[in-house]
Amino acid sequence: MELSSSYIRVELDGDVAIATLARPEKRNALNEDFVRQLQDLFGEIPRTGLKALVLAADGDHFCAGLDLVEHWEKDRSAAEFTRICQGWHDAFTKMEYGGVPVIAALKGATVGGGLELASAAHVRVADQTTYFALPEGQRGIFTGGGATVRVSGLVGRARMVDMMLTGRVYHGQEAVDVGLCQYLVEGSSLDKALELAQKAASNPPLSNQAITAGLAHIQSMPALEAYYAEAFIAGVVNTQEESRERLRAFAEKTAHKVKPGQ
Ligand code: 1HE
Repeated sequence: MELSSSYIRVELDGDVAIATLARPEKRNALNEDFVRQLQDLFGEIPRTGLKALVLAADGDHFCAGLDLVEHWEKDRSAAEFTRICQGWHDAFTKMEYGGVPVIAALKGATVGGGLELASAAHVRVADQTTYFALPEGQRGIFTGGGATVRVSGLVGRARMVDMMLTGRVYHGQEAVDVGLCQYLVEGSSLDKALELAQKAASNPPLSNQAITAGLAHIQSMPALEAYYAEAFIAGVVNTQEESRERLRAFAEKTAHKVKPGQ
């Protein structure tokens, strides 16, 4: 099973994969080939049996978004760029709905399409260098990789409009407070992301499937349909063999208890 490609290096740590964006000389800007490789990778991951994935980056920056130079050089038509965006949507949708938890280890610039990529992960970890922005307005373009749904879902429409109109940059605790990331660490975001991925990987895969893909699907349903889907998913997940074992452990007082500081 070869998961690595020219722009993405994939290493395995037990049943956790670390996929590293490997175009640091261009700040991991996403050109057409890079996006195709993301489509391939996230199309394949659910079939591998891997239990979680950390999305990391080489260099000082997570991802500078759309390859603006390629976009300028190709002088694409509206139809061509629509197709490009559909490739981005396919890649990020595979990632978000694939059923395998994805933890993003962020650093430096996480901007434009880089934030769109990060926002398709299930958990985002920032370090002290990480900053978030949507510079599309200043570049004279618009988001095309799902930000209108995912970034506005994280921070709310008003904040997203402000980011796009004014180029506002978020970092540090403020980025956590507005919902751009869930963790801010003093040290390495990769170390923290790995720790979180290993925790997630110890849950039953069916539970993780429901928590990641199930919840994402339910989010866009009207309430009645959502309740029905939730009940049905819970009917399957909460009666699986692995949950029987864990419930037995609780009943027999051998399971861990939920306490602060864990
Ligand atoms: C790039 C890109 C890129 C760097 N496309 N080549 N994204 C942006 O508006 C962010 C644009 N990038 C930057 O603002 C800066 O490059 C960074 C803050 C990310 C990094 O700065 P720095 O000083 O570390 O690097 P640099 O010297 O600016 O760039 C190093 C090289 O990376 C350089 O190439 P070189 O051949 O001259 O060495 C840059 O051209 C190249 N590079 N960023 C192409 N983005 C589906 S729609 C999505 C819409 C968007 O994503 S809009 C947001 C685009």
